[in-house]
Amino acid sequence: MSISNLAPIPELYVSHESAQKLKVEAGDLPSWDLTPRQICDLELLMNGGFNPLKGFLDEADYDSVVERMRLEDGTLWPMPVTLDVSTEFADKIEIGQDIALRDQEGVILATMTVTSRWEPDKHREAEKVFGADDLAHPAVYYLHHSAGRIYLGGPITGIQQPVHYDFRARRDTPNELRAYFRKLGWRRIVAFQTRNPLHRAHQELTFRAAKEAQANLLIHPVVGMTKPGDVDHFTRVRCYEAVLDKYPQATTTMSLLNLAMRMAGPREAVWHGLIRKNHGCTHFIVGRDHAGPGKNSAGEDFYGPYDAQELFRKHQDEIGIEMVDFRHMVYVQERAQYEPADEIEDGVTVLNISGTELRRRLAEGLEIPEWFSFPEVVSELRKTRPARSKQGFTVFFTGLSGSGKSTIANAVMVKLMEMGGRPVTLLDGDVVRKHLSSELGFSKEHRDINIRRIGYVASEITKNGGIAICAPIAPYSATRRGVREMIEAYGAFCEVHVATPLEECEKRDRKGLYKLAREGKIKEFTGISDPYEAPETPELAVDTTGLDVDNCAQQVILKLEQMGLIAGR
Ligand code: PPS
Repeated sequence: MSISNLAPIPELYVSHESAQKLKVEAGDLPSWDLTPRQICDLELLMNGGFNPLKGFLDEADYDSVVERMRLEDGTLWPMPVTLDVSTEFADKIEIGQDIALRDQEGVILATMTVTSRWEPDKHREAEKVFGADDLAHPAVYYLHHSAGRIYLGGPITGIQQPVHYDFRARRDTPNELRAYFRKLGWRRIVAFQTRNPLHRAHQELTFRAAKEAQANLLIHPVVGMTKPGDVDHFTRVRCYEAVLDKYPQATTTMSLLNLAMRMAGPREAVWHGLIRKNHGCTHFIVGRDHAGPGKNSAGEDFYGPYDAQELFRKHQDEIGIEMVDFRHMVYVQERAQYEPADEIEDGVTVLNISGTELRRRLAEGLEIPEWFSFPEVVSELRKTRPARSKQGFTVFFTGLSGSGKSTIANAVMVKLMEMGGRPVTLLDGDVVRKHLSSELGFSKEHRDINIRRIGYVASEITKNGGIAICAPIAPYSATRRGVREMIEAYGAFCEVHVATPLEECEKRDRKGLYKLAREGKIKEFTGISDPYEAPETPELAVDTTGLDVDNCAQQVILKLEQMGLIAGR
């Protein structure tokens, strides 16, 4: 029978006095500003959540982890925890040198002695760790589009924990949790990992899992980084707090885990197990499609539904934590209670609401029954996810110069203002270049900065319930996708490809720019001497050749209506 010994585990922090001294000394070191993901990783490295790692992986450990899920010395470790940096920064660093690791406000959190520097084969990492080099996988996308080109590895000396201003009382290091369990005499603890709001079925299944394992229960939600598009952690934690009240008081607790998930399915499940073991747990609930990233670019699941359970089971002795099956619970109407789906006889009425159906009901402001969720949870979700027709959204026009983007965007703006209800802002290409991006030119780098600025402003407008209409050329697919992700975290994104062909745009040549471009007097001109990557799956494509503006604008309005963004009176 698994019983936790709950002795403290090693941390990478120096003593308080040494930390003060080191912090001053580290002020002179070359310093790296950590990305949000690296801050999450560093916190768990320093506090022992990633025990036995002593720092960011060096090349030998990285190769070994990627190839065989083990550190070089054979210890099971499924996830490359690496410090990716820019080539520019890496070029300045010598092997053996100490660097300071700073948070986004410039506070030094740790130093690292760089023992290894290499350029990883990201395609191999994607294939081996995530199962496919497919950009539809969020971690693969991150690897190719956000992570720096060079990895640095080496041991860490921890100076201070990253600062969190939210839910402080709910955040615990592994040793704090271990001490808490010791104090309460909890020796068998089932951990439940989650990145979603909990409803009644989750409460039933977790409570049942704990009862079956004769253990206490730790609700251990991830609040670091989860899958793009997930419900934000502020809302989720308010929901979890409401659900926590539904368990018998002495049986269950909750702690927040500042993990940056990779959505790596089976490997991630093993990683989650090791992390929970470090937090003093003895059991871990693994369900269907654990940490699944969704569909790949061919529309299929990245991993089989039980791959994670299989890999976990194979390694559970080594992880040192027992897997508990996630029992799929459904509501039996005749008996007014939840029961495991596999124990229900024929002939009874089973009720269930899928995740997709729940999102639809929230989006359309429809009823969510009490048998499905707790009223407090539903009310929290409704606050952050108002019906789609009340949420902010962004209409993002993209197309060649002279394709008609601005004209249609203007017409759409006026029509939306006539309807009323939400503030509308037009971020037209020329306006943005004047007020936000006046120092930028038209190189790929500058265009990307320009589009990301537009995306940022639009995401803020969307977040706060307004409508942003953007109309830049935005020639690069990857940058547009980045903007989409930024915005979809807060509301809908409607990409409209103004697909007027180049010949037509050139024929119109309202600003005379095509002529100058042809004569070589304007360099890097989109469509002439610079690329335009047409969207493959925009929400809408309109070609203005032979169509009047009003008709095009009407098509956009109808699309918005179809997307549920404009409600009837
Ligand atoms: S981008 O690529 O999205 O950053 O471009 P954008 O900010 O929309 O700016 C496009 C407008 O700038 C004028 N212009 C050029 N366009 C393309 N290529 C080059 N080299 C260039 N130089 C100036 C042009 O008038 C574009 O306006 P629109 O409204 O699209 O015609």
